[in-house]
Amino acid sequence: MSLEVNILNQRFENPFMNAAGVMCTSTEDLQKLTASASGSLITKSCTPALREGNPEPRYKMLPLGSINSMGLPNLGFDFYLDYVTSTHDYSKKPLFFSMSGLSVEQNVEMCSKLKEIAAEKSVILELNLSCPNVPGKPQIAYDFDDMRKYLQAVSDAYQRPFGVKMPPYFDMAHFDSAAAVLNDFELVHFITCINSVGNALVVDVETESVVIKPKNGFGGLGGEYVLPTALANVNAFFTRCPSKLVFGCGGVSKGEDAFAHILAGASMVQVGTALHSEGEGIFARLIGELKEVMSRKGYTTLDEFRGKLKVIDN
Ligand code: RRO
Repeated sequence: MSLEVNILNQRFENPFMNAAGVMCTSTEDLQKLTASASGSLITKSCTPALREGNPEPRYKMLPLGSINSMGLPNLGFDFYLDYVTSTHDYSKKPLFFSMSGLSVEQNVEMCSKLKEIAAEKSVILELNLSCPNVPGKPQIAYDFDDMRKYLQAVSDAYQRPFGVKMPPYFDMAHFDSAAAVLNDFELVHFITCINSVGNALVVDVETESVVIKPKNGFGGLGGEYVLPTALANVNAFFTRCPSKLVFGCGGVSKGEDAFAHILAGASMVQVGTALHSEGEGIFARLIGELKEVMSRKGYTTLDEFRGKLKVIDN
C-alpha cells in the first residue's frame, strides 16, 4: 500500500498538507508541519509588507467547522522568502509558497523576487485569488476579467509553473467561465479548490450576536459545512481542465473525506479547519484512515481511483 504522489517534478510521501493559512505563519509553525507526517506544507499567504490582520475575535470554531476573518495577517514576503531560502529542509518534504498580493503590481513584485529562488530551490507557488476577508477588496476570482489580468501579469513575471487557490463557485456557468480562463494559461499547472465559503454569517442565539468582530461578523466558512461544495468544485475543474492538476481543500477531517476528494479528482489534499482544531498529529491519523479505506476496497495506490467518481446513468 502506497500513498505516494508524483507530480510537479516532486515526490510526495502522501497527499496531505495544510491548507494555506492554518499553522503556517511563523517559523515555529512551519517547523511543526515539516516534522509532522504530512506529505508537504504551504506557507501563509503573504503580502509585500507585514500585516497585523483584522481585530479579534477573528476565528471561531463551530459545531461543524469554523468561520474566520483573519484579514491576511502575515510576517511579510521577505520573511517567507527567507524561510524558503535558508530554513526549510527540502530533504524532509517539498514546500509550497502562498502569495496574496493586494494588487497586480504587488504580486508582480513578489513573483520577480521568488522566481530567482524557485530556480534554485524546488519551492512551488500557489497564487491566492480568493481571499474573502480584506475589507473593501473583492475576491479576485469572482471577477473573470480581473482574474485574467492577474494570471497574465503573474505568468509574465514568474515564467515558471504555478498553481492558483480558487474560491468556491455555485453555478455551472461560473465553472465553465473560470475553467476557460485557467485553460488559457499554460503556466497554471494546478488548481486548488476551495478557499473558504466567503462572507457567511454565524449567529449566536443566546447572546443575539455575531461570533467574530471584523466585517460585522461576516467571514469565511470552513470545515464539514463545506465538504460537498469543495467536492463539487474539485470535480468541476478536474473535468474541465484535463491538462491541469486539481488539489482538494475543504471539509477533510477523516480518511473517507480524503478518499472522496481523490475520487473527485484531487492530487493533493489540504487540511484546514480540522488541522486547526486537532494539531499536526491529524496527519498520521488521516494517513492511517485513508489506508484503511483503500485496503477495505482493495486499492494499493491513489492512481487506481483518482478521478474515477461514478455517475448514475441507467
Ligand atoms: O487571512 C484570511 O483572512 C484568509 C485568507 Br488570506 C484566505 O485566503 N482565506 C481565508 O479563509 N482567510
